[in-house]
Amino acid sequence: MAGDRRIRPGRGWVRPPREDPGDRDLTVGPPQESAAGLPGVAHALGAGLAQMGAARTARTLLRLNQPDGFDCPGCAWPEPPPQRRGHAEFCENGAKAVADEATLRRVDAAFFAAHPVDTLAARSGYWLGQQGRLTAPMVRRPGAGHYTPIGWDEAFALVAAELRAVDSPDEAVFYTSGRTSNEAAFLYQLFVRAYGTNNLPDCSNMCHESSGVALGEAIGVGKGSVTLDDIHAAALLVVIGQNPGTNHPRMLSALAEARRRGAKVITVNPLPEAGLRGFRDPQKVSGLLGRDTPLTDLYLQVRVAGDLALFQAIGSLLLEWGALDREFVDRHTSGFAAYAAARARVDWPAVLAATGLTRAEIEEAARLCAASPATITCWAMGLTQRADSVAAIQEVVNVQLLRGMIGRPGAGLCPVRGHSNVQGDRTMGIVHEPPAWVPELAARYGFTAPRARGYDTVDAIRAMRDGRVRVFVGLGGNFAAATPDTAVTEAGLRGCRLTVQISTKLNRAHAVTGRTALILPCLGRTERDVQAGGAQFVTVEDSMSCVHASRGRLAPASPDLLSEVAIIARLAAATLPGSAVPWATLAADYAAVRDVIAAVVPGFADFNARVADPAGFTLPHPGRDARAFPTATGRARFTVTPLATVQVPPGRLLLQTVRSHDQYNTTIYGLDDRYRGVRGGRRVVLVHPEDLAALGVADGAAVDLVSEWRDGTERRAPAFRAVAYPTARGCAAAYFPEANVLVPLDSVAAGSQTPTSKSIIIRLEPATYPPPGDPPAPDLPAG
Ligand SMILES: Nc1nc2c(c(=O)[nH]1)N[C@H]1C(S)=C(S)[C@@H](COP(=O)(O)OP(=O)(O)OC[C@H]3O[C@@H](n4cnc5c(=O)[nH]c(N)nc54)[C@H](O)[C@@H]3O)O[C@H]1N2
Ligand SMILES: Nc1nc2c(c(=O)[nH]1)N[C@H]1C(S)=C(S)[C@@H](COP(=O)(O)OP(=O)(O)OC[C@H]3O[C@@H](n4cnc5c(=O)[nH]c(N)nc54)[C@H](O)[C@@H]3O)O[C@H]1N2
Ligand SMILES: [Mo]
Repeated sequence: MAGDRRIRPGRGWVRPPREDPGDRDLTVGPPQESAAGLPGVAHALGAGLAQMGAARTARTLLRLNQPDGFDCPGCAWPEPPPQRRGHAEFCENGAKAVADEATLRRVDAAFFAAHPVDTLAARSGYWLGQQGRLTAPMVRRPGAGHYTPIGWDEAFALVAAELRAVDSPDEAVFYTSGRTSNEAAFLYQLFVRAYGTNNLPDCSNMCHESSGVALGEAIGVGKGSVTLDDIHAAALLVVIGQNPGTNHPRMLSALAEARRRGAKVITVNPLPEAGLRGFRDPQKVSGLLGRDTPLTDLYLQVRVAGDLALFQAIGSLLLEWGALDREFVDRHTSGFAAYAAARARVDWPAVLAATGLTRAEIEEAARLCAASPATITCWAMGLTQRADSVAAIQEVVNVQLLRGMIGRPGAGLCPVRGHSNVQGDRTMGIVHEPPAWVPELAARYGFTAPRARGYDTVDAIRAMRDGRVRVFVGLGGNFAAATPDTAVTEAGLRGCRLTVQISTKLNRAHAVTGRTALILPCLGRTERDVQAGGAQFVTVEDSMSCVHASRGRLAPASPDLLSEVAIIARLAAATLPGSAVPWATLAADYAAVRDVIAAVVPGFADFNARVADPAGFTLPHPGRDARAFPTATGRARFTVTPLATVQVPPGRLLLQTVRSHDQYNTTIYGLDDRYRGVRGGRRVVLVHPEDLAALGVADGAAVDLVSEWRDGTERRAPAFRAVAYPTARGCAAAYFPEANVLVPLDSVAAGSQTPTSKSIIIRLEPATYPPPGDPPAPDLPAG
């Protein structure tokens, strides 16, 4: 093992939760060969039954993704048109997401009286999430050890007073997580801009920001260019840096269908993900009981961060073979000559070192691309969360441009979004750089929109660290746990005068608070939302730019909950008493919000009329619809990037952080990662057996993960278990968010400032937990 340096608790150190280093029940078996089938259905029902009971499980799951029901809060993968929708248009993990929200367990005032905030901070995310739904507004007053009840009016007055006490509106930060509806998101950004700042960081900054930036520059629109029909017409699907078996399970049905009709699938992934190797469709009887459909024709087990080199090499081979769509290149692109010159030959030694693949594998991938009349490239976090992400995505775009694979049926670019409405929130103006329509919106209501770029997530944490943030408001999400550099972020939150969380469930962001803290509990997707104007629905936009309605049906978890829209409107009215925005009218009937959206946001004309169609409507995308590219040159742009790879010093590994099969981001449903064979614990680091041997670490050894950053600082995640696992050589994988403490705040993607959660240089050290001199953890009440 390398080195014996030790860092003291303090900077870069976050105590593991009480329950976690326990992981005594951890077992590891071989990764599975395929996903879903009967076990998937059984797990879906099991999750529902445990949290909701039988009747509620049946009632709830049958409404999921149905035309008159609610949009699954799981992922952003689109639903088929109503006539093609199955009775069970959901997946195991969608069912878990719903069960987590529709649970019958409750966190009430008695809970907070029994659990001091400090003891909540010592709990794991799993424990916090298991406690149930938040039921009433709560406040932690300065110096208080507990949250205590507060009325809604007093809560709004308290936030308004703090927001009005700032020297500048830029001392407030308004975070959003991607489950928020279009209506709530639109109203929120209107409030924040009327208040006077563009400080609107959102989860997208940590997610597909790199895709938005890369596509914006390359094709003029920061969104994907395919529809579900294209997926069903593709001849070749390339799935890069994505684990759909866990994170977008309904995508597997689409891939399996594609394979059955003869389409090819290439997977690019350092881990042998079960869902991408084989699949049994749980929505078909044959899939419940029968044989696996092999899902991938060519599985490229690339090294972490090897994608840029891989797609450069594929581009070079296509050029060499003359496998180009000359007409498309000539008519619709710019920068081809420079690209062709830069990619004139493959530097094979460099490419093979960066990718860890063989030349034959890369040539086979290029051959499949050359032979395909209709190719779609799909990607997710394996491509977006690295220093070179924007450039790597643009190399994928380059290959698609060479072959004319945009704006043609069955072809295109498909960033697969995460949160169910993360794309919609962006469309609605949740962006730190205001969209072009904001001044018009401001003029409608007689205020001047702030123009300066606001804080994204990383800048917001920097500002907190430097004492420049007084008030933090979180519209959903878990800012304390989802962000990088946990120790820095948590110190930043604690340094705020006021932190406010608008939430459905308890999480770490409620336990790590400013001097004063508020919990404002809200309705979830599954619940009935009745306002002065009657029963309401909200709208969302899926990963393929389709906007549709979502209508909750369950009785609210508590009579004291307000909708997100109502909370924002009342907060705005309290904060901006002179505002010309009719907050109460907008909140009384969300159709009124949609009318304002229709008036200012491009693509939303006749919003209310069009969203009445159960299939919803698809927003325009010039590249997809007409091969038109609203870039500076009016053409799609080839990009040239030099081949550079992350230099990993000897004795170190390149760590990526992933989701297990039993979590939704920071919400931990259970301690198993079934497809990867890991059970009963999450503090594991997966390393190739030969790398473990070379490092002198035994399979199963207790280790600390220590990340090394170029400024000489180190960060430590204590008390992990090393697990021999067939990942690519030189790489490692651990779970998000336990490993977030290792991601340095300044380690971000060039151009998008997305934290590099998928590429962190680490070394393994013998476990030091608990370190000498570590103050004892607070006693935890039973429960
Ligand atoms: N059940 C469930 N569903 C979810 C979520 C959840 O937590 N649980 N989260 C939602 C959200 S917000 C998002 S953004 C999506 C996330 O969906 P994914 O992006 O599928 O999620 P990750 O677990 O981060 O998986 C990243 C994948 O990229 C691979 N990878 C890592 N590094 C590299 C690399 O350098 N190159 C390549 N080619 N591959 C790499 C990993 O091995 C892994 O398979 O899922 C959404 N859906
Ligand atoms: N190391 C590492 N870090 C990562 C990632 C990674 O792969 N690795 N992934 C990044 C990605 S892709 C993302 S998207 C972010 C996720 O970051 P966030 O979106 O901030 O985190 P979540 O865990 O999705 O937030 C869950 C919380 O949202 C609240 N919530 C749930 N539903 C609702 C609702 O309907 N309304 C409201 N108001 N609140 C609700 C609940 O309180 C729940 O605890 O994390 C990022 N962080
Ligand atoms: Mo995400």
